[in-house]
Amino acid sequence: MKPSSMAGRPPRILLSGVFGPFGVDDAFGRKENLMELFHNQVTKAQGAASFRFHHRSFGLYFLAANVDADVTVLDFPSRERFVRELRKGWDVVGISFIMPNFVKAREMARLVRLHAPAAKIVLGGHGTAIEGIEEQIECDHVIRGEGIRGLRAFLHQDPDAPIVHPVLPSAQRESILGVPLLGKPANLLVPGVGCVNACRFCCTSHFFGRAYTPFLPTGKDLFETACRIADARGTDEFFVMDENFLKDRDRASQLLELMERHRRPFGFQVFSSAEAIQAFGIDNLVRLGVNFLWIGVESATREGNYAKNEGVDAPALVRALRDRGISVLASGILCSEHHTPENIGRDIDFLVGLEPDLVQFMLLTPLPVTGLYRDMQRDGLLREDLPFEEWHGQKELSWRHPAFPGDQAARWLEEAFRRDHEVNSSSMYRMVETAFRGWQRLAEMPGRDAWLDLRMERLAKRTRDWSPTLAVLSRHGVNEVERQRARALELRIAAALGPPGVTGTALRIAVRGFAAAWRLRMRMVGDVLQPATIVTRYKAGAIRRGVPVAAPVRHLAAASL
Ligand code: B12
Ligand code: SF4
Repeated sequence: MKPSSMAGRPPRILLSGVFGPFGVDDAFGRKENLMELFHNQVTKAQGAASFRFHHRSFGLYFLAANVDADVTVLDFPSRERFVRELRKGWDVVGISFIMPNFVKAREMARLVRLHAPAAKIVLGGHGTAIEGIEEQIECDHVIRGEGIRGLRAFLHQDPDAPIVHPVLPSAQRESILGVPLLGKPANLLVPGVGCVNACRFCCTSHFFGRAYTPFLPTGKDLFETACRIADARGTDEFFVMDENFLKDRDRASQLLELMERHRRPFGFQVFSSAEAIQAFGIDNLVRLGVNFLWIGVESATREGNYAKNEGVDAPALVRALRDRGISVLASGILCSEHHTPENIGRDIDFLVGLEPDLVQFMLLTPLPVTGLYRDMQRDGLLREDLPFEEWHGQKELSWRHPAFPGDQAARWLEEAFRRDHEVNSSSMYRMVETAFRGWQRLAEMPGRDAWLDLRMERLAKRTRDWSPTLAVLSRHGVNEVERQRARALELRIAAALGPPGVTGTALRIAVRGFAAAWRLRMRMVGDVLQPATIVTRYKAGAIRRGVPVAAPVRHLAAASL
């Protein structure tokens, strides 16, 4: 297909994520498939204290910003909204989906044929890893792996043209304890996709060819892009969507060097493997402004672990990071091949015993394209009877594990999340504590330079901004341990940073009010939240002129239940 084939006009493309509602049991989805990162698989057992964030379908905006076409991105549509948009007439309709959303994608393709019969259907995203997807979903083209090159090639545009990073918030809705977070959501930064480590179970590494495809290959690219985005959005905080950001140590070091030289103290929330963190050095992380780190700890034992964790003292690493004000999300895998009901508790206790700010537990899930999937397929272990909607790792095992029949896996998951909450208290409490610990350490550090002074100020601000939530946790914590911890921490913070003052006291009252309203809402109507539909339109030509495409965003009514 060529733009010129459209009678001299640029192609008209609709790129859509799958339709909602999300996180409900219906003909198209399951209640476990929430459109939320934390409440879905991290803080899900923390009741009112769970973190509630919605993230956009980032890939779609990258595609839109990098093809020369009139593109509309439709994020979180309802089925009806998708049909309304289809009727506007399109040359191409691209559908992005992951494996648990297979049925939704198939329904959307059916709707395209019905309401926009002239449009070519292009499938993309992790769902395309499903074997024989072109026979299972009505379509004209499938793009597997990195999509910008693929879509450009499909449109006969230059696949190697420079990549433009769109300006986007990393989250749409952010609340904890029912309290909307103050300030702007962090910016999104996607330095690249994939990871070279190729751990056997990891579908993101395998989907992108066990390689890393950088969108921003150098520290200079990262720095300049970060400056452009921070200036456009008015915040220095970044959520870095890169599977293993610190793996390219030289790039991260160059970024730090440029930040210090130009005095741009950005803050970063990143994902990285333990070996990459150690190679970069944890004190460098403080200088870089990393304040949140997601680490795949996976398991305590040798059988359950991977080369990325070899020789790593996980408890010491987590402690050292939190002492430096870096919140840690440690993820672990449950019902692995070596697990039995007798030994799985040891891995749960190990993860909980790390005392990270947040813990993610996931069931071992063999996803197509991974080495794990191929091995289990060969051994006849895959559960072909299990519908794709259930392949999400938060309830049933998608393979036959002799030691965990029936609902045993779900029970262990529930137990693991419960244990973490009861032993370590709410993640919000832990994150306030981490920020305070980081501030204390820098405050006591002799010979601190001006750059570290800036980092120290940020940690003090974070501690102050988040500490009003302690007023709620000290009354409504999960147990007496948490209530006492919250009270003690409030006192320590007041002693070190000064009492809350009039504004701080008013904030505490407001936070208590929000939290009470949220608890009531949960009791009366449950806690399901639906993301609002977002429509973003990109004009052709912006790329040709090398102009970064800003995203004019229009929020439509939230598809509430
Ligand atoms: C952000 C994210 C989310 C967000 C979703 C935001 C949204 N609006 O969809 C949240 C947190 C809500 C979420 C939830 C879930 N997620 Co999720 N999520 C991710 C994550 C971390 C990042 C995705 C991302 O933005 N990457 C950056 C962009 C640039 O890359 P990309 O999306 O892959 O897009 C590129 C290509 O795939 C391709 N592409 C994508 N779409 C399209 C469309 C077309 C037409 C074309 C041509 C190309 C194309 O081009 C893009 C540029 O190269 C990935 C892991 C990862 N690191 O990729 C998991 C991941 C996608 N999630 C996954 C899963 C399973 C889930 C959940 C079921 C939860 C769970 N149990 O883990 C739920 C389901 C929610 C739901 N109802 O749909 C799996 C998918 C597995 C699979 N094989 O299908 C992944 C890979 C994680 C994993 N390793 O298991 N998720
Ligand atoms: S280090 Fe992390 S991102 Fe990389 S392959 Fe292993 S699990 Fe995947």
